[in-house]
Amino acid sequence: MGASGSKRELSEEEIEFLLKQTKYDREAIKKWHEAFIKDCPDGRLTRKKFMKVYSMFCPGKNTEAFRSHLFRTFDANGDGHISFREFLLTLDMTSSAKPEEKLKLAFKMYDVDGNGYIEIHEMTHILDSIYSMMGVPAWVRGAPLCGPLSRVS
Ligand SMILES: [Ca+2]
Ligand SMILES: [Ca+2]
Repeated sequence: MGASGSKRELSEEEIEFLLKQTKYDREAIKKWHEAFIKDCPDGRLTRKKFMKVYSMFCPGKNTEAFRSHLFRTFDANGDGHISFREFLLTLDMTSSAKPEEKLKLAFKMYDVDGNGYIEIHEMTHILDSIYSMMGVPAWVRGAPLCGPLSRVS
């Protein structure tokens, strides 16, 4: 194993940043970091690994589309990896008691191209992946969305 990488160490600067931006305290941040580095020794969670890990949390056949939307939501800067900072910030949002934080997260997930607007096709895209994960057959999935939503556009 190469002993390279300052990313294995959590810098004081990073801790300060996360203390300010999340609800976690120093202890919790360190614990999460330890666990993160154990799984991702180079300090980045790859898409492949994320998909694998998440399939344990969200088992089922048709979770792939949903998982990839989730990955995009975590990967805030879109570089194809989840850094510890991205990981903890998103985790903080998902477990936040504040409804506006949850909404922000949901918005990020629905806004597939990240342009700041949720288009009808993005909405149907995400709902479709959720329905598919829940095992709702395709012909049923299409039905309710064609009704009320098509009138909006
Ligand atoms: Ca990233
Ligand atoms: Ca959009």
